[in-house]
Amino acid sequence: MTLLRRTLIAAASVAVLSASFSALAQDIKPRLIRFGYGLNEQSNQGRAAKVFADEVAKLSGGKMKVRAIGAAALGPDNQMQQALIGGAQEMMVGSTATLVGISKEMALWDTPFLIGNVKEADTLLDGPIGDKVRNKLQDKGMVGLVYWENGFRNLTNSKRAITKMEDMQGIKLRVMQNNVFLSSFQTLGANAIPLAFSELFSALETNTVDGQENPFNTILSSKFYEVQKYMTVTNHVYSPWIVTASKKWWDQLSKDEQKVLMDAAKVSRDFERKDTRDEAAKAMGDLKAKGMQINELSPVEAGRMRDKLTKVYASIGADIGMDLWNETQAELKKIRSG
Ligand code: TK8
Repeated sequence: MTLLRRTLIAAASVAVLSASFSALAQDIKPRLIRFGYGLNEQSNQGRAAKVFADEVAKLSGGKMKVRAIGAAALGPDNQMQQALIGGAQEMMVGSTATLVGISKEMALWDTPFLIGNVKEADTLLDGPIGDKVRNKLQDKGMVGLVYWENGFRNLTNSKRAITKMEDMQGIKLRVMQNNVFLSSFQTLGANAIPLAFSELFSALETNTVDGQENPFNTILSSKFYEVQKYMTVTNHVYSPWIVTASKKWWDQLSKDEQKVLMDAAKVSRDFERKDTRDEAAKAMGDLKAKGMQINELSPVEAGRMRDKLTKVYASIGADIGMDLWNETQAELKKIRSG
């Protein structure tokens, strides 16, 4: 055995030992953590939930066990949020949009065309603005740990190709249970209908609604292509997901346990964003191969929609507070010039 190899093996065993020693030395108790989410196991959300579970096990020396439960088996976002607040469920990941009724500042992320690319998304969400919005949840009984990427949302429907705003007239469009989405799509002329994600596939299948809007990844993993013929690449809003914990439960954890969860959440976030972007990059081809007819919204039409949404912007500013609104615009300006 060469000296180099011996040194490497020695270093590796020291690393393993110190990892398990440090897990032992920490104040970590056996914990079972139910982590609920809405999409299925084969989605970007499901894959990242698994990474989170594995990382928590690793960092806690196997003492903290995350049971990731997908497909809204613990209920749709709203129901899980209430379970977290009441302390009946430990953790979840879901749309920030479904949290607006609980914490009004979350509506910032619903602003159409606010975020233009992933660099803006990551810098804004992981920076002071993202922290401020996330930390508001603490007063409402939840702890926000990190943002994952749901992604840029696009429009699908079973009626016709949408090439201009007027094509949306009369389309029964499912939106998230959120007032900004509801009024945005009403303003654009659609017949917007709020519905939980867990009811969406069957609503599309039975033609209760004609269309919906979600990122490429979800259209693929939830098999919406089976019931939707047309897709329009609108990128009308960047949606985050947020990983949250019950504050009631979180406050009973030791500092070491909280650190395990926070560190694991960051690992899952970094994995999730990369995985989501890799999948989204080839999703258009995949969806075409599944038979979807896809068109891209022209910049002129996107501009017309933006103009039409001016009053929605004003109401978001009023709801979340003009300070937060202005700070966000200033931060975006900084990101764009840097
Ligand atoms: C999944 C939802 C989903 C969201 C929606 O639970 O409802 O359309 O985009 O990701 O949070």
